[in-house]
Amino acid sequence: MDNEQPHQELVKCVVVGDTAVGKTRLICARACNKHVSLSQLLTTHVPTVWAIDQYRIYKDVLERSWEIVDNVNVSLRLWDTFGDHEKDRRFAYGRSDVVLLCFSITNPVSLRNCKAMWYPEIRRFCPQTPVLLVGCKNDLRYMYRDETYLSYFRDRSPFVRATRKSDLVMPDQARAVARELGVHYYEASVFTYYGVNEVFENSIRAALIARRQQRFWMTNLKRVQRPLLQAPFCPPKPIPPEVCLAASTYEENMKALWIRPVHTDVTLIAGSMNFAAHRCLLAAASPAFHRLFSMEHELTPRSSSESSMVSTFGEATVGDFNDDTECLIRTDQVKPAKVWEQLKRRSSFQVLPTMDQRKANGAMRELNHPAFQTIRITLTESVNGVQQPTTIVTLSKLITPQAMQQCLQFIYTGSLDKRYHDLQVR
Ligand SMILES: Nc1nc2c(ncn2[C@@H]2O[C@H](COP(=O)(O)OP(=O)(O)OP(=O)(O)O)[C@@H](O)[C@H]2O)c(=O)[nH]1
Ligand SMILES: [Mg+2]
Repeated sequence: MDNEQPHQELVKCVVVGDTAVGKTRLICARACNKHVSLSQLLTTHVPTVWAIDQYRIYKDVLERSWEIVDNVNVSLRLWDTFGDHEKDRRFAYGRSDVVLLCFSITNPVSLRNCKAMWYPEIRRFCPQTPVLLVGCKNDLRYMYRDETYLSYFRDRSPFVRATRKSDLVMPDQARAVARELGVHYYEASVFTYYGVNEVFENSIRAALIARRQQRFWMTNLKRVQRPLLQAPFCPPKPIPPEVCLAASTYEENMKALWIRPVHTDVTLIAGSMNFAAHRCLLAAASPAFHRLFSMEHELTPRSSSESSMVSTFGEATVGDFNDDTECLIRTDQVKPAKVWEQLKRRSSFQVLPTMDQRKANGAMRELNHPAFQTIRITLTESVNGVQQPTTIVTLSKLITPQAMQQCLQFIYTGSLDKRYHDLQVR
């Protein structure tokens, strides 16, 4: 071959396969080193009619044929062929160093023909030449769902149809055929350029390894590796869906809760006024409320002695009962009527409510706190008639109803009544 450089290996690579599988596009992608756009790919296919090493006649293409693979300087001569089964391709196969056997991953018949027709033909004309099986149009594994791609076919329906999922040849199917034929398998796409360089680099490796076996004295081929495995193709990440956040209605919601209190679970008694509120809000806004509600579980009736206790927020005292009383109270749970009688008789002791009475009034605790006087849990009926526990906090006389109302209004709405505006904000 002409244009040979010193210390340069010429590799003749013949590309064969069914018509329209993408042979010419693959060769052009390597020869011109260019991606092909989707609109270009979707234009009508022009079948190749003549098999020739057409890429050596243009100087720039010839320059791009030079490549260094495993430290070997190579000029890759690509021979395109036609897909027509009946035509004679023997002159293209002549003195070939490697054959690329192509099929389209969107056309299972083209893969079947690789085994049934193409491989026997290759072996007839070049029995020793290494062969690589190449799955072309790899991009269509995911592009068949792409809106731009689909709209192109929608416009031209019914003359052309888009690739369907059922048309696709999966990598394991192609690998099984490659294994049967005893050849390496690669995939490529001229749209994404995935695998294009790998296919040609490894075809050069296969050709050079075969050459080394025949010409063992060629020291420059010593470092040539066997064709490498191809990394799997990762489709590009889909465009994340657009997420629109509605404007926050948090403030309005909180104001609505303040104006029309629903699902409340705590009642604050200040003087003659009751304020229904939400314990989680109070606990979040005030450490004092947080501590107060944290001790609620201690109010759950465990023994009768708990129904009347004095506590300093978490440091609950054991109670002021002697053993005798404790004993009486324990029996209280078993025989309430009898115990009640006994208690009445022992006037020196504090009269404790029975279980039934405690259920009605709830468990109560006196508090040793300047703002909170007592805390009690009772069962109240909700809007839908269901009984639910409600915490009742009686505030000390220091907290006026007006002050409590302003505190709550501030917690729910973040504002105070105008007449209180001269209060100092820290
Ligand atoms: N999506 C996609 N389409 C491709 C790819 N390669 C080729 N095509 C399209 O497939 C059709 C056939 O491509 P060619 O390269 O001309 O096919 P060929 O194997 O040379 O066909 P013959 O010359 O008739 O043997 C064309 O419309 C190309 O645009 C690819 O990687 N991805
Ligand atoms: Mg062609």
